[in-house]
Amino acid sequence: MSRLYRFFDKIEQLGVDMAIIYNVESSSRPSTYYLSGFTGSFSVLVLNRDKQFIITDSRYFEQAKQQTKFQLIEYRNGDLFNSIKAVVEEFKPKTIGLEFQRISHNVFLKINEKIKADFLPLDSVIESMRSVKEPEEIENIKRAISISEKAFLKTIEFIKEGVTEREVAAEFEYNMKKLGADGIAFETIVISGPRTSLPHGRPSSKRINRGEPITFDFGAVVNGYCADITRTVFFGKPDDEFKKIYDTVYEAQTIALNGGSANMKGKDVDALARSHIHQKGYGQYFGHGLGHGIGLEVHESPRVNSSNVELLPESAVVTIEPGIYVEGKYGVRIEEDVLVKKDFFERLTTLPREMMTI
Ligand SMILES: [Mn+2]
Repeated sequence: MSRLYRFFDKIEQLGVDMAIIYNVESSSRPSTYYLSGFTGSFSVLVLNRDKQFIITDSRYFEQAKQQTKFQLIEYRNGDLFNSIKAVVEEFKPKTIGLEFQRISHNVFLKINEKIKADFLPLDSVIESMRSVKEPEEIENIKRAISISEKAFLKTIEFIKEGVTEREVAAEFEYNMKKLGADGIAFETIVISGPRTSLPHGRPSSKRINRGEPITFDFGAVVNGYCADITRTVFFGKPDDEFKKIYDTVYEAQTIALNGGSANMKGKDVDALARSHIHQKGYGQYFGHGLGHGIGLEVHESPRVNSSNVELLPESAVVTIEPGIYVEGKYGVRIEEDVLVKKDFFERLTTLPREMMTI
């Protein structure tokens, strides 16, 4: 419950009397889970320090009782917004906090029409809380990483000349689930040859041939927590240019892994890797940010990119993923997951970062 008390402290400081977390066809499931423990796809949390309610429908009555201590309000039929209104009226709020970034404009208009109050955004409150991981959250991320890494090692054994990217991706996801993943954090990327220059290319029916690089970007989910790892391996013998690009990405990552800590702003960690890639002449081929937080979502706060002027919080978990993508040739990305400590980054990923050939 201490997490909830911290949440109430923060919203009270903003002058917010209560919060509505609207998780119906919205992207509020992570915050719903974070605050209440409920994992279903249809719920509305109505809460403040005095009272905590969860509104859900008959698909989830039993599950809600098992997963959360919030008082269950059974929604059966009629206008959901009338049900929300009835619950909110018990609080007599002047100011209500909402996740502005996660509800649609339409939902906001309906809530605003039914309920007479002022509305304030709570997105940054919840995101900043979620960016600082509790020990149990770190354990879940470590388990997700471990399953992902084992699945990677198993999947590369499966690769032979002529297998398609899609077949390898399917095998990879099967392996993660068989090794105990609750799910996958995102659609697994397996791309090969010139397609590796697409930073987020999707697995296709292209066959994988000897003499090509292969990029894998993958992550298991354990108890809601995501891993996010990338490796580029070479099938056969790489040429000198590929080696040079790989070395450059590897060195840039090493500099960021060794230099990063909670004493640094997101943008300054990004600059550590970026300036090295720039010096080697590949600056124009590294277009994305260096990394991002992972947790209940695969991309969350804090960002490790040139626009984050905040210090990285201690106990955040972030990716460090420099890449170089040369259109028409190939791309290389190496992605590690690290725990932000006061004076250093603790690597959570354990796979070798050095170039692998298979
Ligand atoms: Mn990533």
